[in-house]
Amino acid sequence: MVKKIMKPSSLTLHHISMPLVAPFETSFGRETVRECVIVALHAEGLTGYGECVASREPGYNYETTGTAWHILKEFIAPLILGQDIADANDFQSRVERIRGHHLAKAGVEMALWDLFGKRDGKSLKEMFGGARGEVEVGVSIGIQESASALVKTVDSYLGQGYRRVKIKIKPGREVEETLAVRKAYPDLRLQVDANSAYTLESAQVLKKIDDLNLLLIEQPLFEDDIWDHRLLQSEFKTPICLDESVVSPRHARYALEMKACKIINIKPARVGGLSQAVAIHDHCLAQKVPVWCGGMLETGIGRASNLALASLPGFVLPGDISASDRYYHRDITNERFALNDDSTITVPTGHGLGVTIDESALKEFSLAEITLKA
Ligand code: OSB
Ligand code: MG
Repeated sequence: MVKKIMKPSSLTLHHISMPLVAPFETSFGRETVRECVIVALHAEGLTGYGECVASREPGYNYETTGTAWHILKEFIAPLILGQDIADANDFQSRVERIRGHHLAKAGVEMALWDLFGKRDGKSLKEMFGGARGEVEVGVSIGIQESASALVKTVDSYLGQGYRRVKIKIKPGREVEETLAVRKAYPDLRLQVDANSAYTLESAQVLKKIDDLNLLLIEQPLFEDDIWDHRLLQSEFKTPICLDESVVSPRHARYALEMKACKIINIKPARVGGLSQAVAIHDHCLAQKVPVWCGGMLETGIGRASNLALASLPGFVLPGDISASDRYYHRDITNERFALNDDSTITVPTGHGLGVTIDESALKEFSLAEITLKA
């Protein structure tokens, strides 16, 4: 049997900044442009692409485009360039000695999957054993001017065909907002996301939305905390869903064993890569715990990857994977993702991620570029 390996010869990093269609405001800040780092990995005449979703500021977690650039260039690249990489697990064991920096690692793992798929003539969905060709999706709406402005924004997304809505909340901007949306749409599949903005004490106000039949309350407490979420979950009817706190398959197990949440938002980047995301999915499926695919305002590259992941059978709740036009007038992939009539998006079927790069768009958005060689 021929041992299948990949020996990356060079890696190009593109630090890019893309204007968002509309500002996106969360409890940790407001973004009008989105920065990220695109990874292009070259091997055997092929190029695999990955997206490192770290943003400009350390608001979501501690990583930034700056820390990712540093870790990618100084530590991850030397561990893989000129090396024989067997698969994603092999990659994970090579980068294990780099503590943390999951967003940086995940960007490279994605590029490896794209390379393996292109070499073997398989889509990511096929490689993962995806169960469906279309994935149910929703829309994540940032904090708006007022509760009535929020209802208008929700209305416009419903008009576009989205059938599940998530609204961002923060202390003082939750009860009136959530009540207003629920009143306007009594049957809407609705959920809220606090991005770690509450303490156990200030989270008591969320009891006022505990009777609104929400799908879930996402990450109310500290990002490095699981225990206090357990205390909070025991006081709430609404399922708590963890995002920031679950940074690895181990943490997913801790959270479920502690009963800190009933649902997990899986973001491959947060957990260090697609292989880790699949491992969390498998664990949750075995435990009958619902999961869904989170988003980080990805470009077409990360969006293709999220769609492939969300095609796995345990992703039973709609993902934060909206159509390309919800985020960007111009994307860096030639392919744009559109919403189907039933609030789904079609999973790409091309080899690897199944997307191609619009080089002129990549150039237009470029802040810095570097190529590293073996
Ligand atoms: O917490 O889910 C989050 C965007 C950036 C950082 C964190 C989050 C988000 C979103 C957007 O909610 C989801 C999307 O990509 O549509
Ligand atoms: Mg979240």
